[in-house]
Amino acid sequence: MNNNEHYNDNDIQVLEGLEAVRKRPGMYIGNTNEAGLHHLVWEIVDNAVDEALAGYCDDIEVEIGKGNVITVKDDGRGMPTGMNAKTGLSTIETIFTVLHAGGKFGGGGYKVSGGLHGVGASVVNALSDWLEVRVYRDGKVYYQRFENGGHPVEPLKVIDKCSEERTGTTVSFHADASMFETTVYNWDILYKRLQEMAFLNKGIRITLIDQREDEKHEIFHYNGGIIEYVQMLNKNKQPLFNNIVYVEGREDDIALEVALQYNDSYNPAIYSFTNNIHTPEGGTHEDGVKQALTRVINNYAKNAKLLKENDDSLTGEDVREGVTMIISCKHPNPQFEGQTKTKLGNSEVKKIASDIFTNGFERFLMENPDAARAIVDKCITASRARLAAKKAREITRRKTALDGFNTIGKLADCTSKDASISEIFIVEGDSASGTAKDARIPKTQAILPLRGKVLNVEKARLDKALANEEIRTIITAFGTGIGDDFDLSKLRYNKIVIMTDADVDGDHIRILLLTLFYRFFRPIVEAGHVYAALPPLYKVTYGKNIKYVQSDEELEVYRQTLPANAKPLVQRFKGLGEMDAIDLRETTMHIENRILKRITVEDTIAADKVFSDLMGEEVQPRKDYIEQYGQFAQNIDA
Ligand code: TSJ
Repeated sequence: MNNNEHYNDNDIQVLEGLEAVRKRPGMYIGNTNEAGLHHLVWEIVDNAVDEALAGYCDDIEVEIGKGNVITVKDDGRGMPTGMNAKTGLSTIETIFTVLHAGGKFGGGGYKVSGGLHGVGASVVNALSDWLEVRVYRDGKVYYQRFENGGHPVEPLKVIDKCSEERTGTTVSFHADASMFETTVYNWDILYKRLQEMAFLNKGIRITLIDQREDEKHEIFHYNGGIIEYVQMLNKNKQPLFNNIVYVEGREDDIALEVALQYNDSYNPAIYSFTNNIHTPEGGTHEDGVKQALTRVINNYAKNAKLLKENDDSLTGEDVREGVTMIISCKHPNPQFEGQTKTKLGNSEVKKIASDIFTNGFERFLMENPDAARAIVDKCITASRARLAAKKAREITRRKTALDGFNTIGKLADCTSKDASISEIFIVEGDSASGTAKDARIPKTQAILPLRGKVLNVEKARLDKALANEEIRTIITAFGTGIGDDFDLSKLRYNKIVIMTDADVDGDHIRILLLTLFYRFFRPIVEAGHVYAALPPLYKVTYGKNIKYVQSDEELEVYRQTLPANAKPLVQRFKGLGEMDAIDLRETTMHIENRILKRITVEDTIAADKVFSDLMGEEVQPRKDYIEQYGQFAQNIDA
């Protein structure tokens, strides 16, 4: 007998399996960048969450140790320590070395957790330079270590005693640096996902600890589950009513939970999950709940005579305005489809979700007449606004078709019809726009004067926005239409330049315009057509030399370049209106000298929150944001 006694034919197959993972890691964990690295943690944590969902564990700890070693600990029953007849190895070694071994052993009950790929512990082992498992069970501590992509150092063995009461599983591993672009874990990524897990599985306590530099520590523990999730999402919003709608039910092996609350905003925020996996593309669970929401509200409104017999029904869009909703479905055999495999496809789920939600939501409306009234009122207002907006859109569209562009409001259009060379300057104030008209190149540069403040579209619906003269002029000038009619290819200008004074009022007008563009013309922003002009602050005349500078610092630097006894003439522009046409052309409009800042939207979800926090009704988040980041534009500029 030799050292290889422990290996048999099965082992050779095992190692070939793990070798396959190392050859094409992307097939198993999506990719090998930061997201793939974190996937390793999800695969291990999912096992502990499964134990919690089976009802045997309520404490899970995830630690990022020094050197980016991950340790996941639970207080469950401890993994089974016996032998596996088929592989001839211990069950534990089987789980860590045989691909897809998870779920095929021991215990009844279905696993509802499991990542998108659900590949399990053996894949993590294959992609780690070392991994250790400790199982506390029957008063013993069992231990096994693997190295170099999943090779067992020794078979599973008992290394210590422990108290009979102490049970659980602890897994530590270090990702193999040769398999990943990075092996450094990101606190924010772990925080967000583990918090989400704790919201989606009420009662489980998940602790996240970072031992790398300054020690950090966070406990996620929500007895209210997704109710508390909705509360957090609506924290900076004004809710229409205080209580949160909560519905749960189960049919066959399919469980559904829904929590929702309306706020006074106009955008829906609906997030759905299946087996703890976010399904941003929606699917049958989301369809069922949405369909039921529309039906139940229409029925209630008709029965309560809030909606007359011959009134139009409320549409899905009407009833979702301002709703914050979490949908969580648990399914023993989910089928994911769609572009990114994040859409639930199981057709039986739609009716089950719709039935469960209908029952619970009808009951909520009956038991909470004030909340029901507030919801129906909001939906009816949304419906009226939608009809008004449709009419207003038709008018805007007709105007585009009939009047031609030269008569759009106060627009001084360019003569070229070639969008690729055309630019529109949106200019604050009548006096500055007069100057800009003199300074422009009429062939390619259009000037649109803005009088006074722009309507804050974060606080107004489409109908009110379309009733606003300035906004209608902008929509008509852009030529793209809006809402359902939006067509980027019809944009009449390659560059849209916001030109405001370099002061607080100017900043405010710029933010309001960006909010308008972001909410109503987002593809224009995303395609990089929107710019902010940077007019100079000073004009310095020294003899025959004229120098324009942007800031006090730049002014100081320029002074240093002049002779010691020089007395240059320094003129400070208090606003665009104080410049003459030559100043404005030379500094802000002429293609060769001007400085434009392109406005980009890096991350639309983050930007969405920034916009609604900054421009919504609540004052505190705006103050917090400004204290944290200073000027708004800095964060979204490229
Ligand atoms: F898989 C793993 F190694 F990655 C892992 C598994 C990692 C972690 C952190 C925890 C776990 C895990 C597995 N925690 N708890 C369990 N439970 C079982 O495997 C188990 C225990 C007992 C029985 C039984 O029927 O007696 C059945 C199972 C599945």
